[in-house]
Amino acid sequence: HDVGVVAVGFSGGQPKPGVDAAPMALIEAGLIKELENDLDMKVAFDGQVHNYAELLPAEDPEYRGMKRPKFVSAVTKTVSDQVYNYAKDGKLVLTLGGDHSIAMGTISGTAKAVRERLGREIAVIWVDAHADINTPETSDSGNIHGMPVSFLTGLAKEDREDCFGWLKPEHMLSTKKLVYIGLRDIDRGEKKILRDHGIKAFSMHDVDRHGIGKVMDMALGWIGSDTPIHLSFDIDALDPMWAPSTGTAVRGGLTLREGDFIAECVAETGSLIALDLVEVNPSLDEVGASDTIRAGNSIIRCALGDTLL
Ligand code: DIR
Ligand code: MN
Ligand code: MN
Ligand code: MN
Repeated sequence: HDVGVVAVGFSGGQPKPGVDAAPMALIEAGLIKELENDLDMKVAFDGQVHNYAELLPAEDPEYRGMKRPKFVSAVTKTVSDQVYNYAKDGKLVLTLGGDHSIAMGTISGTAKAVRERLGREIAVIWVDAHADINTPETSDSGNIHGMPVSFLTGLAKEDREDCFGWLKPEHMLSTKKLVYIGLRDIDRGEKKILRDHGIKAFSMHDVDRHGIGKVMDMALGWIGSDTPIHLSFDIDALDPMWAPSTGTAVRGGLTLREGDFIAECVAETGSLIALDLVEVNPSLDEVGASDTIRAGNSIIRCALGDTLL
């Protein structure tokens, strides 16, 4: 397999510093060498963790309640090009975040590349405690990491090029090709959006009721076989017992094995085209940071086929 790695040291989609250090922590823990040596992958990586400091605007006032809109817009637009450039060559793209706002870049990049290469739409499996589908107007926090899905699906619209207006139809995702797993902390406005648009979502309640095996059968059945899959994995989907070092931890989450199992099932489809691993923040709960990094590492390895026989 050919893999392209994009290391996004970006924390501007939410208020807590430290999530920008996750790519280096994962790489220093040996991730890239493991992909090459254990998983026999050909890895393309420019060797840098980007911090996008050159994109920092002189001023960046709130707009429609969004915090740092111009910076997040500029960074995600650049990430979109980085991801597109790997995906257009048929590489599987692994993006190391960074907060989840960067998915506006990653998913738009793969959606565009797959449209051009295969004339097809991608599906997204979004594994998260949160739905990240607030519009600027429904968001209580103004944090853009709670909004990427609304922009990617066109539910949130903005003409201003410097505030996500660069997202064009070729970058976008159908609400019918989106599946959530692990949800347990959804804002009021988000619940209405999920209901009104019939978006497929498996909450922790569903995981408890059916078990993760059945949930994955249903999730992949919804997507349908032979559809290119982008897996966007927020580490806070896991219970804080296994992944405490993250900005918005919510109790009652997935076990480590359930997280790995989701990744393994996606790997088994053979349709994975991109993977995001986001929201690891090594500076939070420092005693638990090495566990959190190991959990992230494990999910990546599983998604890339490690534990399949
Ligand atoms: C909340 C929290 N729904 C918000 N979102 C988080 O700020 O919009 N997403 N933590 O990962
Ligand atoms: Mn291979
Ligand atoms: Mn998220
Ligand atoms: Mn989350």
